[in-house]
Amino acid sequence: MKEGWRWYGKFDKISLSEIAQTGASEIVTAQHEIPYGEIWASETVQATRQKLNAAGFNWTIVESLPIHEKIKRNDGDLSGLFANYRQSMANLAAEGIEVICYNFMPLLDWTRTDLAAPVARGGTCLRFSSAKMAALELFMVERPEAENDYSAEVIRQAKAWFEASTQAERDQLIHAVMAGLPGAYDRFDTAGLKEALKAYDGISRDQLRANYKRFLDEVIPTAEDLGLRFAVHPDDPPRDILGLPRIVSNEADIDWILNAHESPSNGLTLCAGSLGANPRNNVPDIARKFADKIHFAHLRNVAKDPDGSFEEAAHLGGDTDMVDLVSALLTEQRKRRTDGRKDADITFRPDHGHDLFNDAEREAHPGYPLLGRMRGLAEIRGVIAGLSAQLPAA
Ligand code: DNO
Ligand code: MN
Repeated sequence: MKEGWRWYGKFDKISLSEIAQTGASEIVTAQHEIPYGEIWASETVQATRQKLNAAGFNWTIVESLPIHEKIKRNDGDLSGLFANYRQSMANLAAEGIEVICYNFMPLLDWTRTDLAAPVARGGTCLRFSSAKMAALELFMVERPEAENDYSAEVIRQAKAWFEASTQAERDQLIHAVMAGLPGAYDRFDTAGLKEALKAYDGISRDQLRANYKRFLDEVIPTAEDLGLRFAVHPDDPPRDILGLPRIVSNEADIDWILNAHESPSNGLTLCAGSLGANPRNNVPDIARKFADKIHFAHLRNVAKDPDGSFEEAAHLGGDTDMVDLVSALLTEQRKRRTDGRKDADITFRPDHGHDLFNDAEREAHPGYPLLGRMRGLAEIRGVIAGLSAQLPAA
């Protein structure tokens, strides 16, 4: 497997020369400064590639080529947005990009309620508290319907938290909820979020699926022509939040997506942490089921609580059997080699890490510290080396 590392370009506090020391060979990045919907110009993409190559890295995976909210909502004439998207794809393919990772989460990206929850032996992690999320939904953006989405006990805790909270704590909560959005994109305060949610009023799960299918029909044929592979990233957490439907959350969803426009270019980013936050998802089984469509892997772990809360565990800790998962990916890789597939090698990256040692002082993108991710990468590297030594040569 190839070792990747996410880099936020000019927004990243971690330099390429530091990343080089982790041993990762692949940079995973985007043009984070370009607003959603605009073309990623050839010269810009080329400059990024040259910079990465000069620093000793390969760049074959984009994460993400973001999808404009209007496309997700099927709002108005989308022909210009689709044309721009396809032009960006062509410009990327011309610079050697092979895989486009993207997500189809309405409004938000990964969602947490705490960016620095304490970890037992020191350091901090990202955490999702059901009670705090319920507090945000019920009392901050004022969605009474959210009562149906949480247990009575969680609602009781939500009320208690909200009543005891200061304005600063509420601001911190909304800040944490927005932290998953990459680059320079729209982040909302409570009032802004309330307003933005209105645009999704009446957009059902089926409607969102229809909009998603349209997106696939618009871009996958072009991806085939350009030799690009699309890799959808699962929803995080893998369930509806804020009344927004989430349609990339489990095995049945993934099955629907891969069949909605069947193509070798329509595939999956296997994000172990995102899928692993739902107790009904068995991540190694999902990896085995869709193995031949996995174009990219995000490896991290979560520890779940019975009430739907979870936190990010050490990469080999938590509820997902990481050794079994890596073994599934290595088995697939071996099969691809035997079949002579030219995309045999699967690139993974350590997806998030704890803030360890002086990570917090660096103020890197939340969840993307240097040392915490390096620990994760090193542990997974060891698993890969150990398992590879036991696999017969392909
Ligand atoms: C969390 C991260 C995500 C991911 C985007 C891809 O699991 O990997 O933020 O980068 O959703 O579009
Ligand atoms: Mn991920």
